[in-house]
Amino acid sequence: MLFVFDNLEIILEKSFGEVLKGKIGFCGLKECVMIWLNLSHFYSSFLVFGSIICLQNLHSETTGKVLCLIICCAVWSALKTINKQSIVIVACSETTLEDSAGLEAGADDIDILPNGLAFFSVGLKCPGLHSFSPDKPGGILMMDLKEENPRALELRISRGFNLASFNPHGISTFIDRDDTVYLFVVNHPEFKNTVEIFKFEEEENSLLHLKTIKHELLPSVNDIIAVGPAHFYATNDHYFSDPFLKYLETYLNLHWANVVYYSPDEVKVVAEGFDAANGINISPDKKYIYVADILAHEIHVLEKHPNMNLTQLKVLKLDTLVDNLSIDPSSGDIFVGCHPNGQKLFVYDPNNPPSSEVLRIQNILSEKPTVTTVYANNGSVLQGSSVASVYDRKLLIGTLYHRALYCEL
Ligand SMILES: [Ca+2]
Ligand SMILES: [Ca+2]
Repeated sequence: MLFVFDNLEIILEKSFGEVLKGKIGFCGLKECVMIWLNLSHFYSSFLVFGSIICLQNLHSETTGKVLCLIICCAVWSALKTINKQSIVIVACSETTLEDSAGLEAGADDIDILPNGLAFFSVGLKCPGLHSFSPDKPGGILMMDLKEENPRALELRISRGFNLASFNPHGISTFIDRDDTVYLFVVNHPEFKNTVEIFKFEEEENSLLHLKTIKHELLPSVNDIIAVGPAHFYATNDHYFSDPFLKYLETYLNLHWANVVYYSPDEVKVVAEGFDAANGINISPDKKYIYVADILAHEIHVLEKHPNMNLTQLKVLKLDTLVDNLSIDPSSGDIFVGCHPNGQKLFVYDPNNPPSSEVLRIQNILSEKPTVTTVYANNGSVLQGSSVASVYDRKLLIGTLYHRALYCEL
């Protein structure tokens, strides 16, 4: 019950914020009408349409009754939504990692090696997205989770790589047969799109830059999952790279976002039709690829074939904006960094900050996967959670531009 009150804001926003967190981040009248026209969001449409009538006829008694009915339906729906998930707040000995230099500007993505070394991609800048350190370039931090009081340190990057324009986004590690560790980083230098491949040199705490990949099929990359030393799947959250066309694409709800497979020999679109493909990861047995469609509130399970093509197996519908996906290697559970209220991410107000939410999905291939909320906060501790990675019952939660959190499960 305490949880319900603590997170009342999140619960209410799951209903009232539906139109705002869904297709469009900024809900002007025109956008609301667009959403109303989208029949797949009938319930949102009902709320928007009702609200418009109410605003136009504020003094009418009938309107008051309609408004009451809408609010009751919304609360009922919100509680129904909450009931369908079991809520287990982690016995979270929360430690904010702000004393670790570099993490105060957010860690959009986190990937952890089997030996407990965690990599953080920090300092993401996107047009329209708030930043607490707009002039500082991004970087890659590392933390050893085997230590009792782990602290993050910034990895040195080899000469020749343009550090001033480094703007890292999604990351993925790959361990080759000869135990070489590669770090793949989505980069947005000057808001362009590249994938950088580094070799991790543990003794020197450094990254050796090997390769920059640019390709016309990688116009708006969000996250990647490495499947070879120069091979990966990447999500494009938009079809276009131009900011205006991206906005139009979202506004018109075109479903043109996709997943691309890249190798030195072949580059191809392997899945398409997403509203905005975001986080991507692979099952421990390497048979399935998971893709988060952030605007559709869905996680797609895709079967991977020997020719690297993907076919859709199932779609799990959730009730929040799903960002990056991490896999617990021991159980195969998926940990999802989520945004319960997308609008607040883009219209940043320190007095009304974005919330955080982490979901765990167990048995995603079964008929009834279990979805558990393992962490939720209204923004008082953690704002804009984008990733949650687990290692040996330790949970690291990263955010788009706020700090990071270390919890024990
Ligand atoms: Ca990632
Ligand atoms: Ca992401």
